Amino acid sequence: MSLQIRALIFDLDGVITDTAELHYQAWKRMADEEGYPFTREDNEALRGVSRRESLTRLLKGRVIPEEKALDLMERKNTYYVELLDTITPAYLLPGAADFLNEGRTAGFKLGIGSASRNARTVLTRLGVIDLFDALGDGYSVVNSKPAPDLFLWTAGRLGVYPQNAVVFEDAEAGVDAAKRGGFWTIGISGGTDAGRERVNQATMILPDLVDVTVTDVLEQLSTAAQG
Ligand code: B16
Ligand code: MG
Repeated sequence: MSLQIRALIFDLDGVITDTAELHYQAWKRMADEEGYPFTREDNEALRGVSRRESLTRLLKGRVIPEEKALDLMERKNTYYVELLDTITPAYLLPGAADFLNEGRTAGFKLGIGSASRNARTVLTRLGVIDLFDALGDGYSVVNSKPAPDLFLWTAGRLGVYPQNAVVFEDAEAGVDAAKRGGFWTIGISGGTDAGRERVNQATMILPDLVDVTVTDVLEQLSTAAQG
């Protein structure tokens, strides 16, 4: 079976760059101010989920008034946006720039499907915003991952059907979202056991985008899809 792939859709954090540490520092600053315990391990559970869901997980069952929740999310985002000033093209994950450029040169449509409302700023600071034909971000849809809406929105903007697109994701919620939408999925594990566990429902898994060509990856995907 030969797959008819016309578009490549990328999650941002964990696939193209690694903003998880910056998200951690921003949540941690807010959590310390409020006296909420929050560790790097806790932060792993926030990977790929929306800002609202992140707060819910950070609160670990604590119930707070809606007004306070809005304040906490706004404060965290202010701290996070301050940290985004430190991002440069050096923050691109290894292999990502070559992979994107190769995909574009080969004629694939490129899209972003990120839960982040800061995706445009991050991509601009990374210097790769112009490579993408569609940017689905935290403003694009109401229902966030694991709902399929964001990837479907991006595919719509690219003018492709899900069965003609591959989603690259590092998070469980993202792989679920893409699968529910009917996309082919490539899990990016970061080369760790925990990473492989997170994306083990993907059609195939890669540690990262280092030294892999788009052609090779799509051939491997085709083989995995038959298995
Ligand atoms: P923001 P992705 C996600 O990005 C992050 O992984 C997640 O930790 C964050 O909570 C979410 O974006 C929302 O980000 O607060 O900037 O709107 O992996 O979907 O690219
Ligand atoms: Mg991610």
